Amino acid sequence: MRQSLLGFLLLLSVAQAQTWNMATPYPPANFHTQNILQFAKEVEEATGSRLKITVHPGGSLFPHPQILPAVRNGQVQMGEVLMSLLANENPLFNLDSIPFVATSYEEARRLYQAQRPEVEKWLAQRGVVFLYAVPWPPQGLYTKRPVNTAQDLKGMRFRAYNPATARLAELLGMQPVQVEAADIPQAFATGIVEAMITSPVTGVDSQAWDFARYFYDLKAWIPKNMVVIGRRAFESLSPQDREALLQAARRAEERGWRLSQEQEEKAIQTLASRGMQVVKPSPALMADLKKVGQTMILEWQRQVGATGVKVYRQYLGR
Ligand code: PCA
Repeated sequence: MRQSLLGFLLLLSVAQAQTWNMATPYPPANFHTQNILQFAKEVEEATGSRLKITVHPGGSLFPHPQILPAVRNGQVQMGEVLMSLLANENPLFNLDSIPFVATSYEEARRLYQAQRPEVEKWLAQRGVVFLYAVPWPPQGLYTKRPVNTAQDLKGMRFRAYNPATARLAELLGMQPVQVEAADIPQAFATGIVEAMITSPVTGVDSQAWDFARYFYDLKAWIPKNMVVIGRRAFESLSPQDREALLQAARRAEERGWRLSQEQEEKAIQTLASRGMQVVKPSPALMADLKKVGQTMILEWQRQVGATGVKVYRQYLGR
């Protein structure tokens, strides 16, 4: 009798335990992914294994552009997405990927604080709960040949990863080609692209030394990944488990910002030790790129509407 009661209780707790899937776009060793794995572990511990999250990195469950739609319609419970990938749906998401708006971690944090309430609201209206965001290290230019002014970039095939990088390429007279992070090595190897702007971390992930010779440390912008959860999944949790998840998310956000800063320097050293020329961009190149940044922020202000302009003003402290 006692034995069967115990068995029954065990069954009950097993039945209540949930295993969720989480779709992410970047490779397993990347610090964003590692941070998410730690987050999943902490959620499992804090909920006494009532909630397990299986992380599927590298776009293995859904390709990057499909991740948010899949969370939205409940095909997957959680996901990670590059915020500025959503710029076509809402230009507000573009702000962290416009050159020279926020170039230090301190500025990136302030920009995030200004963006966050509107991002949360927009996602909530679409059945998605925003959990946290973590920045990539500042973005630099990878090329095969030396680049001294923007003129040297003209006509190149340029790897884009969101609408902002595609627009940047156009304004610089390059041809943008959308390529996911996982496909960078092949895109360079086959000549589909010959230059890109991304973080030193993504350069290391894609072994940029195999296809590029120069890394110009532009520190041009600091884009963020965001971690989201479907509302239906979130609401299926007990209040206690929801709180455990939110607390783990807060810790993951803090840890992620710290990891990002630590990784920047390390990754730049790896690029150099693998034989790449790590170069400070020339004043002429910087001036050219800043001009493009100005154009882009003007274009953006025209697109984004009153709410977006308010967010930008708040960031600028005006
Ligand atoms: N890595 C991602 C986005 C920004 C970054 O640093 C990528 O290149 O796709």
